[in-house]
Amino acid sequence: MANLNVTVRYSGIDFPGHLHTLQSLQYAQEFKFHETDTVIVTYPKSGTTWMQEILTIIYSDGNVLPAKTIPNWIRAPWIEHYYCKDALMNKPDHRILTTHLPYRFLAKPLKQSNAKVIYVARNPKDIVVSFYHFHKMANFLPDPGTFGEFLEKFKTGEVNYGSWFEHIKEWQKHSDEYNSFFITYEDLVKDLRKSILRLCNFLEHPLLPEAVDTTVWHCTFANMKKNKMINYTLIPNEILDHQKGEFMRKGMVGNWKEHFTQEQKQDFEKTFQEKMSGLNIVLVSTL
Ligand code: PPS
Repeated sequence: MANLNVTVRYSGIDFPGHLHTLQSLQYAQEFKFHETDTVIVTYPKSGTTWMQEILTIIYSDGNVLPAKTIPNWIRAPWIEHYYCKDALMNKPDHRILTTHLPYRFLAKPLKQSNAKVIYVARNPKDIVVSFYHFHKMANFLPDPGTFGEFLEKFKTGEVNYGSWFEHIKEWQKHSDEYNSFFITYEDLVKDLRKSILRLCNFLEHPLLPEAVDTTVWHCTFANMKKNKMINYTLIPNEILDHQKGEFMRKGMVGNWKEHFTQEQKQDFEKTFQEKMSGLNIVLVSTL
């Protein structure tokens, strides 16, 4: 399926028709979670791929073979993507699933399940920069225009996948309704080993010290950037234009400083304060 110029609007949100159909979004809303499932929840560009790689290696007890031989979208498919049903065919238990959907789409099936849900959050100023660059190379996303134009759309939520503000607020507001674990991209950057140990604890999947070492080593930015099963270089140029950018782009905290003007920074932080007041989580928003 290419459908590069198709947008699917569902429940007030635009999704790229290259990966989503009305049927696939309905399938997600009725998803049958298993008790042993682990679900990665992210707004795009928050550390999804990083968490897919970390969980793959944790669940294979430090064996990197699956991470080096199976593309990430097969080993940790997005519930809402059209190919998910096929990818999960014959999958044993302990499935790793991924989603960018807002909470309301999955509220019903998640409430009925004890699946483990890992929400990965990231400083939104770095998200918008990463998302902007991704739009430039992804032929299934609209032309983002200038960075300033894209930033305005991001603030109002008029982008594919909807509003970042609503995404994080909805998931956090309802976090007592599912088996939840919260971690940030900045936590991973700051101390990957400690983050992996926290994850092992939540997953009730302890690792031997050597397996922790392997997971840390394999999941560094430099090593993931080289792994074609996760760096998206397997995707043809027609879909992801590798001349226009790299999926594994900078991998750092605070790259927004090279993109935001002082005025954009102040304006974004004002919007952040207005929209996020009352949310009881610590986000490295002003780094
Ligand atoms: S997507 O398209 O939603 O699945 O993208 P996502 O994986 O959520 O986010 C992509 C950004 O994550 C960075 N990344 C990493 N940073 C540090 N270390 C590791 N190991 C790592 N893996 C992925 C990736 O480079 C994108 O961020 P930017 O800022 O664009 O570099």
